[in-house]
Amino acid sequence: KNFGIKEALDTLGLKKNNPGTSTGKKWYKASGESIESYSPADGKLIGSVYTTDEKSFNKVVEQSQIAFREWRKWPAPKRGEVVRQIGEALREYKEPLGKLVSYEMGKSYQEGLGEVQEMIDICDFAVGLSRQLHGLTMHSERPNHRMYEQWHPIGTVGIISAFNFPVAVWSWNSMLAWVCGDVCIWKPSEKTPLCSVACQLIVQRVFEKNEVPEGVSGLVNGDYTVGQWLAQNENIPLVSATGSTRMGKAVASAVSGRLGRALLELGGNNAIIVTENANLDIAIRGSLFGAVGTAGQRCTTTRRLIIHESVYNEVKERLSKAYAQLNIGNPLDTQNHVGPLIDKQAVKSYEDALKKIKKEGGTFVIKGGVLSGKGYESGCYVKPAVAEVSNDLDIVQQETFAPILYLIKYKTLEEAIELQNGVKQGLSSAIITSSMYDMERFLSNEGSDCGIANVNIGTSGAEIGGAFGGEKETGGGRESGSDAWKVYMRRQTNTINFGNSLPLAQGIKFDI
Ligand code: UN1
Repeated sequence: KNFGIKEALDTLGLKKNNPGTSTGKKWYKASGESIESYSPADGKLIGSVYTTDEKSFNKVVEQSQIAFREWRKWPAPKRGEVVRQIGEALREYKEPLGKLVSYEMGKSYQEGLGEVQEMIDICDFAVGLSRQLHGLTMHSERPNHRMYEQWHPIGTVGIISAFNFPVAVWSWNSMLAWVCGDVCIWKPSEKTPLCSVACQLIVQRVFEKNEVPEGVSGLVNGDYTVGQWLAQNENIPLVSATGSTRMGKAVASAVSGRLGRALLELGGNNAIIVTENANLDIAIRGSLFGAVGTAGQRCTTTRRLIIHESVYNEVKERLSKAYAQLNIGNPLDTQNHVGPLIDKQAVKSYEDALKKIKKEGGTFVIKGGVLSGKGYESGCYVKPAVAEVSNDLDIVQQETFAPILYLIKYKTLEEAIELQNGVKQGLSSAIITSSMYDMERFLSNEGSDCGIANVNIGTSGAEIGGAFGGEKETGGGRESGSDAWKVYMRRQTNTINFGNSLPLAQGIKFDI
């Protein structure tokens, strides 16, 4: 089936004007104000979503608390069965949802499908996990005693997600939280509200069929004020936030101020090191997809290439040739590699960055620029740019959410690692090398300081099976695979005495 955009919207159950506040059963128009969602692909209005006001926000939180009392009692594998069915539903809706992601966010249709695939993958992962929420057992120092730990659900989880992965990031959080026995309230980016309504509708159908309590999946829409309500609400023990470092700092201080838990997945300034003996085919392909995929709007986007001086010129030339072959245009046209930026504001920060590169002394290898003319009417299309810079330039130190790649030359691996680590962010990193020594040093405790360190692949496109996240200004949180589920639960240590006396730990005597 080849869905047109209209058909995709209809299949997903989206209307022209959609309520944006939901308990998973009831939908509210709330304030009556709405966000209009325009496609960056063609500038057309896709539809609108009513925002959440404080009263309806509180209703969603209240309903989540009621739902939690029930949901936490469901056996975890039964909750897993519900998530399994969500995975099935997502398989069914993969094409229309992938198309909507592509059209509302601007990433290529291939990447839109890939994003829905990430959702399906995390559902499968969560189903297995629902039978593996393991705790440890310990030997007690006291006779006839036993110790073990249990993982219990924590309560309502607030999820703040960004425009660049408008559906997958929510699913990494919610699918894990649900099998863990938590309930969720999602505040999506105000730049991609329709994607959130589409997901909520898919989940709602599955929940109704399984008689899941109303409130297990809440949805609220609006700008940062709604995010603030989430961060400040004492009934929300965990807030998982993905987005800019600025947003993350605001969320972190609000959540920690009330001693809640924050899971932060913030900005990246990711580099690939290309060593003297690197397979350059891999280096070029990896850097290209890493730098221009999703038009440079992934938190894992490759922003810096740190290249050994002996292969520097060759990499630069081959990269220039590869850049010349890129097709930039409507993301729904599968011939195109690069779609638009999310909006004109993003175009403005891209242009500002180009100006700063020049002013601060960078040299362009490939000049960027905003595209105009036929097919580019939305004003959101830009040319991927490449510049030679010094790592300490102010602009290089920042995460510009656009396809701008910096080239930096190095002599020794120590220097390369220092450059790679020489930024405030710590999300993803990679080395392209054939040297076992270089690889191991890059992965060692003296190597990359990032949450993700890859060898002979790029910085983006992580699989869901690993823990995803990073250090320093990236926020320290881990989502998705491995044991990332633990942050969605509370750990309880239990000591059980099955004897008839009461010996005290540490050998303390307390007799009367
Ligand atoms: C993000 O950009 O916020 O590793 C997430 C990747 C994707 C996820 C990116 N799996 O590039």
